[in-house]
Amino acid sequence: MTKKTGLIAIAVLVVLAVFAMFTISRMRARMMGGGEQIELMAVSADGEQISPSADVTSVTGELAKGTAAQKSGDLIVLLALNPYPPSVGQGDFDVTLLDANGQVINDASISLDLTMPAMRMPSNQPSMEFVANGQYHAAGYYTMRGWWRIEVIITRGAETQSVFFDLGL
Ligand SMILES: [Cu+2]
Repeated sequence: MTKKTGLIAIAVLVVLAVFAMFTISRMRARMMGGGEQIELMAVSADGEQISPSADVTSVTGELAKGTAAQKSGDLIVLLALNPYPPSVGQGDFDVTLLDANGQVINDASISLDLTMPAMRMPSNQPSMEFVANGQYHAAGYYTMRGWWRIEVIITRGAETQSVFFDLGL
């Protein structure tokens, strides 16, 4: 091995080591639920990210930062957070409920369940008030930094369904 290839090998090892440390610290931050910004995103009940599908984006258009959406049955559920990114303390939660054709749905009752996947937390379930035009609003509290899961619980008539969003602050 020449001196030059030796140096290249060392450089590659250093890059790999830095990358590994970076990845581990990111994973740990996520597991511990602290100190890392996780952008608001739609997830499944078990926390798998759901990318916006074409039938969602064709109705919602491009989503603003701090807004995420997903489809559940015939419902399209948009969640917007204000301020964004949020910090510990009070934050506004705005849900817009649409049908598959983009028509507003005004007859639902919605509540939220704010939990943290990495730990057990006291119950945190703000109820939403209907505003107008498919929009529902709640003021909620993030009681600590870390990785939050926002469950949006939607009841229409006898039917209740939930959609989930993840967020780190
Ligand atoms: Cu916590």
